[in-house]
Amino acid sequence: MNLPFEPQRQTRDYQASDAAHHIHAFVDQKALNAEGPRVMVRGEGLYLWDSEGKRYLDGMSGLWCTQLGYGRKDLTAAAAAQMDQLAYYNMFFHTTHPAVIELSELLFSLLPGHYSHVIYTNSGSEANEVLIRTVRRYWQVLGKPQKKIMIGRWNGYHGSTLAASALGGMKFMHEMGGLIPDVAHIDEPYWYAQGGELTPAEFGRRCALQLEEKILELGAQNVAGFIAEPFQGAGGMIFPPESYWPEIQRICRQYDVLLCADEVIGGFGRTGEWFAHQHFGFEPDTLSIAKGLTSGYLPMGGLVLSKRMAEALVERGGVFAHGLTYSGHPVAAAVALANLKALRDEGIVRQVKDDTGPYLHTLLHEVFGNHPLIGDIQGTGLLAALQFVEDKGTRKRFANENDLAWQCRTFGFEEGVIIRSTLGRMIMAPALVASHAELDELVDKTRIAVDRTARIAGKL
Ligand code: PXG
Repeated sequence: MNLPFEPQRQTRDYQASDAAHHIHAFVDQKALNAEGPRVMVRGEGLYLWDSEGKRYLDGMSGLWCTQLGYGRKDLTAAAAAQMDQLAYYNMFFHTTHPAVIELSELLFSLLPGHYSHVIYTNSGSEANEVLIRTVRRYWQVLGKPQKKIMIGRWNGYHGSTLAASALGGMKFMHEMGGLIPDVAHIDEPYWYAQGGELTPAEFGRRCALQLEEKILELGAQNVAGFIAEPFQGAGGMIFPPESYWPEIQRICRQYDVLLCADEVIGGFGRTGEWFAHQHFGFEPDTLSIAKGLTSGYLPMGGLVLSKRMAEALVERGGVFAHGLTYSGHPVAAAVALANLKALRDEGIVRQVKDDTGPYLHTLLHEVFGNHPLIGDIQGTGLLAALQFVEDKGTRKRFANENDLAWQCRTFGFEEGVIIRSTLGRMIMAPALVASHAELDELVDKTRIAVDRTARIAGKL
């Protein structure tokens, strides 16, 4: 077994103890306990090993976060050095520290020039919690305290805390533990499933116009902001038609509604641009960030603000009544700094745009372009979704598409590749350092999993 350490205990022993103590994310815990979770013990580059010594190509960058892959010694060295020097201090009570300052200098050198300030958090969910309070505070400072309502989208995902899940549009999450007041939703721009007879361009505009209708229904004087992922991640890696974002931006500007981009998945090079809104060509007022900020090596997120918003809050806002113990944590900041330096200095984002991204998509179109189970291939950069379809002509989807996609994911694990299933779509988002050979392996093993799924769906 090629492990740096032999697992101390048998897999079933880990599993029994895991079952005794944990409630896992988004599963039926009783069913998981019966099956036993996979125990991951090591990561190196794009590869993971479980406690049985089985190796997997991680096609999902952990949870869309390990931009640099696993085992980067520069990141662990940065963490160790910062721990030795100053393991913890905070940004309360008139203090700061070099690690967070240097991180922000680099972050804003990578961002478009109209952003200037950031409020750090520990996660993407917290970034979106902070977003709601910050946006409302901004309108208070501008003398419009009635502008409080946030508009999100059905099937959007903004995190699992109370307000973040309310901003999101996952109804089964709302049902579990409540909504908050002053949040509304519009439809998602998922043309393949919902576009009917409309062209993608018509459908994109139609979806965007729902925002205008909702703002008018609620009263523009009451609407604070619109939040959306530039492309939906957890909701199925859904790319909106090209007509969508320009129209959304026009509407937000016309009605003085802040445009809030959730870049938690799209940020830090995933699309081949530093941030996904740059790929789609719009200019948000705020950016929620996390995940790729540290390549997932330590928890860190943040809310980036435009100069216009920051100027109002700083110059006219007085006391900003918010703070987290670990905001700008020095060790997380040092790791984020090392991560962003590597992404910049090794030319990784450019490589995704010019080389590995096009390579992956060419390969996917060669392999799946005429596949009987795949109706659509979406994505850009190191990001792709394969849409299962029963009838390509009518875009009719399988009634049991979720089960099929889950099955495909299970086949992937058996073949040694980790891909994500959601709503009849298979998603891949490998680390941004993926080589051609690793992308070949990713697509090849995915093809085997998809072929096996096509057989059980009666398509092969
Ligand atoms: N916004 C977006 C767009 C996200 O994708 C969050 C906020 C919340 O971030 P935290 O750090 O609080 O988890 C996310 C998280 C999946 C999956 O399977 C996606 C996420 C998390 C877990 C699983 O696609 N996204």
